[in-house]
Amino acid sequence: MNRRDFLTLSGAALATTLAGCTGSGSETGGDTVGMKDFKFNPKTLTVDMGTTVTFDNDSEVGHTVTAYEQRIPGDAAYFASGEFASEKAARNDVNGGLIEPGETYTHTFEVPGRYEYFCIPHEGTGMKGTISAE
Ligand SMILES: [Cu+2]
Repeated sequence: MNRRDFLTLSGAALATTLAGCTGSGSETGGDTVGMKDFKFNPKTLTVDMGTTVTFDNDSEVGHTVTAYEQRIPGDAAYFASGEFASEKAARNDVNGGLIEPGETYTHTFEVPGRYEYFCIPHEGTGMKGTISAE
């Protein structure tokens, strides 16, 4: 490998590192919630209003991110993986809301307040989380 090739390669590696940083970094205002061991991690999270949260299924099974319709700010839009318009619709089509292992779902929290959400298949075992936007 000559010196020029080496420099080119280094540049590419550096770009990749920076891109990875931007994707998961808090510097951009983004935040990530994992789903390992049938839990949302972290279970509670406080973000700035307008933050896009990435829910990352870093586990081996499918999960949903489904808001409790009565436990989000009154003027906030309903949200659920699968883009359902209501909690009832989400519950009626569990497979339609599944985030497969390795996949992500994102939601932007535009309205300040407290948002409680859960995973439909694992609600009974306590797979629930809370996000506060302020
Ligand atoms: Cu789950």
